[in-house]
Amino acid sequence: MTARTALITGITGQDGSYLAELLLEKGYRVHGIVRRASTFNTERIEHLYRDPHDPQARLFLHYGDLTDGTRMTGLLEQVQPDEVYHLAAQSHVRVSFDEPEFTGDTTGLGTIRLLEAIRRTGLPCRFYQASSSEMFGAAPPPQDESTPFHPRSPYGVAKVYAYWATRNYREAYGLYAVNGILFNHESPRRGPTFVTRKVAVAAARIKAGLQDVVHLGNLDARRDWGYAAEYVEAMWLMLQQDQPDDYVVATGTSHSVREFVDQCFAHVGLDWRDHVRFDERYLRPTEVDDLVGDASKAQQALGWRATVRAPELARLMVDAELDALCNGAAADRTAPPAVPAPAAR
Ligand code: NDP
Ligand code: GDR
Repeated sequence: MTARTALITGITGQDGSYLAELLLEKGYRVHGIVRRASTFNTERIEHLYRDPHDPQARLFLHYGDLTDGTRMTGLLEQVQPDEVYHLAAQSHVRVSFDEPEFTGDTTGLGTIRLLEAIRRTGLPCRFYQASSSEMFGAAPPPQDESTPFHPRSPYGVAKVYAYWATRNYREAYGLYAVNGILFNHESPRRGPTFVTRKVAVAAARIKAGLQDVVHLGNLDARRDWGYAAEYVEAMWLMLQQDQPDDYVVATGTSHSVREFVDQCFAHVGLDWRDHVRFDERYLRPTEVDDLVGDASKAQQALGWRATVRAPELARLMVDAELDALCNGAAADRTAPPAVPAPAAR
């Protein structure tokens, strides 16, 4: 059987890197879309990369941007994917209040550009949309697939648009298109301005004597935090079913930001109260107070279940930062060579 081909938008992000690893392990040929930046932004996937002249190479990178629908169409025609995993987005909730229009353009309209490109090219590919628990926003927990959306940020609003675009293309055109409604998932590859990674980095650096305090915002918010490496498996499973459907992916447990901070600092023998300072710039105009996902449907239909919960995640993330400080490199990655820009490949 010929290897299946996947196209991943957002391959340079946290989830994109874990998903690329998973699909390569499964024998896929993986194509990723990378946006052009003035510096390399491929750090999370460098360990997966081989020179494309190597006959064994199965990871291929292409420049592209969600704001460029023509490019999306061209890439689909070129790559002819069996599965499209749409992970790219302006994914930071706080930033979406500062850049609401840009967030709507990339996170919202970017999705319909890609769906429309699939429709126009007529490719029989399957489509995964990275939907978010932020769509539930103010809806009280537990949240499942039938919980009404009440987004609390421009990011959440854009994700609701993308969610309905995905459902609409499924209903209108018979596209195999699914929404994975994923609750927060973290890892040592998490972007450094999300709270879990920010706190894990700070706890390790404070322990090492490299800094003294970290500034945070709202410590009362509660999140259902899982482990990203496990969540990408659920994405893949959603595209292997007979019928397209939407699924919540979560651990079913929640902790406050304060509890997560305590777990990180306690792991290195410190009291967080001595090192955490409040800064209002990290507050949001409207907050999402309490998220707890009910992933029963994913467990029953996909056989997927989270095993790593917040306390273990906190230890795992702090340990990775301590390793990185000792080794002088990101602990989660093999020592990578510099990666040339996609156009040079
Ligand atoms: P990241 O922020 O780590 O990665 C986002 C990716 O999108 C990066 O590869 C980024 O490229 C790319 N990107 C951003 N803007 C554009 C653009 N205009 N054109 C092309 N690519 C772009 O996010 P995660 O990996 O954490 O999340 C993946 C997806 O899942 C996102 O859509 C997110 O909103 C969603 N999600 C995430 C959850 C989580 O807890 N992590 C939970 C629920 C949903 P670059 O590297 O150049 O910045
Ligand atoms: P979230 O993640 O907004 O849930 O979105 P984030 O880690 O940014 O915030 C979680 C909670 O922590 C509070 N908080 C802080 N947050 C940040 N970033 N920095 C701080 O200093 C800080 N102090 C307190 C926040 O107010 C919030 O309540 C993530 C993203 O990955 C989205 O793309 C994804 O859709 C959702 O998770 C599910």
